[in-house]
Amino acid sequence: MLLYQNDQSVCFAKVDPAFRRDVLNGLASRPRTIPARWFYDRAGSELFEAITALPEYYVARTERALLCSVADEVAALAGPGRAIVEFGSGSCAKTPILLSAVKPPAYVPIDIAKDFLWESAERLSQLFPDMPLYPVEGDFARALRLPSAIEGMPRLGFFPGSTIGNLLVPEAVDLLRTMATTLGSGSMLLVGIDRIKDPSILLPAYNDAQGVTAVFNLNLLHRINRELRGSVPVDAFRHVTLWNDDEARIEMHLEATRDVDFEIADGCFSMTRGETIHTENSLKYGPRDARVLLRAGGWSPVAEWGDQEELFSLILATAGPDHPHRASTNKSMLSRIMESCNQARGSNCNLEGAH
Ligand code: SAH
Ligand code: AVI
Repeated sequence: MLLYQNDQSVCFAKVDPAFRRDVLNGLASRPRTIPARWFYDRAGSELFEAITALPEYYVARTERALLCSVADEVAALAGPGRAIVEFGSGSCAKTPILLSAVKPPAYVPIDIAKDFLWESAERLSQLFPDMPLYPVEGDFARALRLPSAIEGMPRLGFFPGSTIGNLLVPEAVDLLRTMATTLGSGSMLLVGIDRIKDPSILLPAYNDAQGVTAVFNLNLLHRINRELRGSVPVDAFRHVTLWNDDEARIEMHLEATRDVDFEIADGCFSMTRGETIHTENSLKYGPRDARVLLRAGGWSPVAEWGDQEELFSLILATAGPDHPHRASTNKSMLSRIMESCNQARGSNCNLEGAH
């Protein structure tokens, strides 16, 4: 199938071996599990965007408002001249807030969802025509070589959306360590982390009244059918959300509503009514847990901000362990935060060039 054509190349769709491996292994294992990163084909990315606009999905609007109110402080703490490298940039919806405050010499969005990556980059380049922009299509869980154009520039990593919550703790620690490798020594990282809260807020956020999250979850089966020659009867599955209190996580599953047999690539599968495929974890963290997580991942928190309702946190950290020398740096950072807080009080989030 002809996928796209540009000046240099003609590409043909081929099965992503990692997708095939994760689906076949995941459906053969018990419990059946498919990693959440495979949600984001084009339809999945668009559905996620629709989720961010839902009244129940407090995550996106809370982080956005928080970022608006603290972006100048982040910029003051990061200092001038840092290139921004965003992990899992998606639609880059919140990125203009940070770019306007930090005014980086370059911006590098990283995502596995390639169509979305390039379209978002195109939109951003119109908002910030003078800012060099270098999209990287890739898996942020692997140490990536960043574009040579930003060699020698200090870096500020940006990992918003609480995407870190989609990983189990050991995977999240590995990822944070990998990010430190990708970004290099002396880097900083701004990460968005969703907080533990009452399930009466959490559950509707992942099981909305309009059913958009259900369509997002079920789209994974459509993607399997499309890309892996699958015959999964999608109408025989329903979206299930639960709060796992012991693990402090929302879980999304796809539950078979009747006994089903289907084929994917060369594999044959049978599921009985009530069996599920576990498709996503969304871990939530208490404020201390989040800081411990960052430390375990090789980052030292230097500032943390939360919204008034304590729904969401943004944490700024520096690469490397805390030590006595840095503790004194932190003290001066604290006074800088206080100063910039005082300056920022009453000021609105102003997106230069953005609408
Ligand atoms: N940061 C955006 C988008 C969050 S959705 C926001 O806050 O709104 C999660 C994004 O991470 C998707 O765009 C998805 O394609 C990307 N993603 C998930 N796993 C990834 C991986 N392993 N490597 C690179 N990108 C990944
Ligand atoms: C991208 N990620 C942080 C979202 C979340 O909240 O876990 C994905 C999502 N899944 C269902 N709704 C949104």
